[in-house]
Amino acid sequence: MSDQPQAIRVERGQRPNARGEARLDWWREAKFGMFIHWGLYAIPAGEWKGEKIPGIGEWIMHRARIPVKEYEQLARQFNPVKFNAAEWVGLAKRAGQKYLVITAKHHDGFCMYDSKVTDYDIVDATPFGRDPMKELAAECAKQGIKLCFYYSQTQDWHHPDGDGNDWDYDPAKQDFQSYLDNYVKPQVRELLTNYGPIGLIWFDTPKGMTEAQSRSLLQLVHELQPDCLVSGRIGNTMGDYASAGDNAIPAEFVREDWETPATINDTWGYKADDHNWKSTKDLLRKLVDIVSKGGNYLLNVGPTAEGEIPQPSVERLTEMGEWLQRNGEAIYGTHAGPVQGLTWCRSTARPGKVYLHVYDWPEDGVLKFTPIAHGDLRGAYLLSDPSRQPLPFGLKDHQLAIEGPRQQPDSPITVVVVELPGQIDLEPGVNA
Ligand code: FHN
Repeated sequence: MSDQPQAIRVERGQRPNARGEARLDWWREAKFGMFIHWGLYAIPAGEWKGEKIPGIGEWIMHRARIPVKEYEQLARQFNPVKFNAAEWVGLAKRAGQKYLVITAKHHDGFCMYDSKVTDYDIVDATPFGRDPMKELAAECAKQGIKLCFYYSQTQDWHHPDGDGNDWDYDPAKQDFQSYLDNYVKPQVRELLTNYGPIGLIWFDTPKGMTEAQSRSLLQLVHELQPDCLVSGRIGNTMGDYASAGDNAIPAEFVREDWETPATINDTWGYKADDHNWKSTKDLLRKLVDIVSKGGNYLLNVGPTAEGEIPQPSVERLTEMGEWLQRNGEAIYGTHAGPVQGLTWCRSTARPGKVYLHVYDWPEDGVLKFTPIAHGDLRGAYLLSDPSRQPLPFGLKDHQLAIEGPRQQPDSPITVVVVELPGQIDLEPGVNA
C-alpha cells in the first residue's frame, strides 16, 4: 500500500459503504462490543482427567473426545454463584462497549438459557437453576447495552443430529435438516421471544449449510424480530455484516460492514492456565486499527465456572474505557479516515472532522501528513485537552505539519482532531 494514499471527498449522506438500512445504524455507531464465551467448559478449564488439553478452552469436549454421557455430568457441578449480571454489564459499560454477545449455546450443545426444547440447559440441569440470559436482558435494558446472542447452529456435539461429534454418533446417520427444523429453529424462536429486543444473533461455523437452510434461518429471525441483525457466519454470504477471521484484522480499509471477533488472551472459553493476556496498549491499538479500516471490534471475555470475569480482563477493559472516556468521540459513529497505510498513525473521520490516532509520537512533536490538503484545514487540537487549545499548523517540506507538544500528550495513543470547513467528509481513497 502506498505511504501517501489519496483522499477523496464524498458528499454527506453518500458514504460508499452505507446501505441505507437504518437497522444497522446502532451497530455502525457502536464499534466496540463484548463477546462472552461461557458454558460448562469453564469447569474443566482446559484440563481433563489430569491432562492439559491443548487449544481453545470451549473445544475441550471435542479435542479430548469426551463422551456425551461424561460431559453431561459437568452440568451437575455447574453452580456459578458469583455470577452478577449487573457487574458484567457494568464492566461492558465501563469499557465503552455498546453491545454484548453471549453464548446461548456453543458447540458443546449445553444451553445457557431456559429452553423448553431440551432439559440440557442451565435451569433444568444444574444446581444453579437460574436463567442468566433473563438477568442479563434486564440489566442490559437498564444500563443501555444491546443484548445479543451467540448461537451455534451447525455444530452441536451433544445432539445426535448436530454436526461435529463422530466419537458418539455416526455422521452418516445424522439428519441435519431435522436438527435445523426441530431443534435449532424452535430454540432461535425462544431466544427471540423470551428476552426482549435482541440486537443481533451471532451464528457461527456455517459448515455445509445449504443456501436454502441459511435463508430459512435468516427469514425466521426477521419474522420474529425484523430489526435483529444477523452475523455473516449464518453462511452463504447472507447476514448483515461480514466477519473477519478470528483475531484477524484486514491489512487495508474494507468498504463493506465487518467485524473482528477477538480474544483477550488465547482462548474464548475460560482456561485456567492461559495467562497470555494482551496488553491494554495492544488492545487499544487493535480497536483503533479496526475502526480506522471501517470495522467493529468484538472483544471476548471467558468467565469462570463460578461466574466471574477474570481479573486481567477486567483491568484491561477498564483501562480501555478510561482511554475511550477521553477519546470516544474519535471512535463512536466515525468511519474510516482519509489517512491510511501509515505505520505510526491511523485515522477516523466524520463530517467536518478527521481524527489522527498517533501511535508513535514524533520526537519534535511535529506531525506531517500529505493526504489532508492544507487549504482544507480550519484548526487542530488534542482530543485529550479539555481546553481545546489550538495547535499551530502550516506547510513544511510540502507537507501539512501540525505542531504538537514535544512530549506525548496522551497514552497509549494520542488523538489529534483536524477540523475541516463545513461538513466536508474525508474517506479513504477508492484504492486505499
Ligand atoms: O469454533 C468457534 C470458536 O469456539 C469460537 O466461538 C469462535 C469465535 O469467533 N468461533 C468459532 C471458530 O471460528
